[in-house]
Amino acid sequence: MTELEIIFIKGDQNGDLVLNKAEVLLIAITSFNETDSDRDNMLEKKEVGKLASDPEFSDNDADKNGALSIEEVIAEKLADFKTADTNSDGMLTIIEVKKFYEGKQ
Ligand SMILES: [Ca+2]
Ligand SMILES: [Ca+2]
Ligand SMILES: [Ca+2]
Ligand SMILES: [Ca+2]
Repeated sequence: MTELEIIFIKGDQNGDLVLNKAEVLLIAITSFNETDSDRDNMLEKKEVGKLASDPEFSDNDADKNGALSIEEVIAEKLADFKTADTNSDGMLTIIEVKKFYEGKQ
């Protein structure tokens, strides 16, 4: 199983084999809390490891203060959700998620 499939299956709280918006946001919030090691509700560059040098980090940092707030992460995830949901049914299948990540690389 790929890392993506593991995230998908764990994130699929109701086991219907698709991710709805609430499930995607829960994944985002859980990973935010895990990454925020000093618990100040901001992801600083030192907390995100190699992602700090990713252009996406500065893209997501809407107010350009060098750290990601939960609001910034949620805004990003909702935008990602919309892009990934190619048939616009409000649900992400594993195929849509895979295509989205492959397209990003
Ligand atoms: Ca589900
Ligand atoms: Ca922090
Ligand atoms: Ca910010
Ligand atoms: Ca869909």
